[in-house]
Amino acid sequence: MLKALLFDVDGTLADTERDGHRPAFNAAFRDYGLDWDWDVELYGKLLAVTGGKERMRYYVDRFRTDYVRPADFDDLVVALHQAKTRHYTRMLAEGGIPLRPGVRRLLDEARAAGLILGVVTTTTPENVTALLRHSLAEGGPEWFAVIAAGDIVPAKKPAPDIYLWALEKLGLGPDSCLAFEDSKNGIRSSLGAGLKTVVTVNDYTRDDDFSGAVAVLSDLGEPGAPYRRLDCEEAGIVDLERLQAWYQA
Ligand code: XBP
Ligand code: MG
Repeated sequence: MLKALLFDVDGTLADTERDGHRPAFNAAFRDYGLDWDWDVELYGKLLAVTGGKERMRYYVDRFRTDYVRPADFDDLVVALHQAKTRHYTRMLAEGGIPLRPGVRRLLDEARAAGLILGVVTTTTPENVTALLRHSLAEGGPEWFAVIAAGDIVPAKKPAPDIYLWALEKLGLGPDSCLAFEDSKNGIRSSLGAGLKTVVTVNDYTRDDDFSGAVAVLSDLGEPGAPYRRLDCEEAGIVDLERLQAWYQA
């Protein structure tokens, strides 16, 4: 029986990467007098690595071989990431980023039906709380029985660890849940934990490999603005009836 829906955050609940996390990183780099600037295209390449601190290290390793690391580079990464989190959560508080189509509608329907909701993400916990508060509802974080986020597990997505941690907290097996993801790293994590997974793509992830997904969609769809399925010819709205059909297939 389907008991819980587990949602990734970045790219899935909201399109946060291009116009949220990316400019927040750039603002933090400016705060620290660094000449690092991540444009939209470069950021797409950097998304290969999940986790903001890990992404900054990857950038230096891969794209800034000219950069001479100070002795306290590890501390600098932590400080930059804290500054980035402050910029990002402030942007959310200013009403910056809406939920993706169909997200609120599906959350409302799932809650009314008594399904358990969870968040499973590599992003920092403050970012999740801020998004849910400002883009969903003041009490939004309390809609979720578990918020699995950030450094709770050392191995971030694509490792399955964060999903396994959330399942353990919920006391549920993977066979009673559905996961929602938007990226290759995300679905590798959810499938690795044994979860059936629905994918909603975005501009950065459209061409990712989503083998193993139960459905690959443009978005969750709204009345009058249905989703397009990318893995077969179909359009519609993701509601609980449709989820049950995919879950049982
Ligand atoms: C999200 C991430 C995060 C965010 C930035 O991936 O990779 O790193 O980009 O958040 P997913 P932090 O959607 O697969 O969970 O800077 O807080 O890490
Ligand atoms: Mg994501």
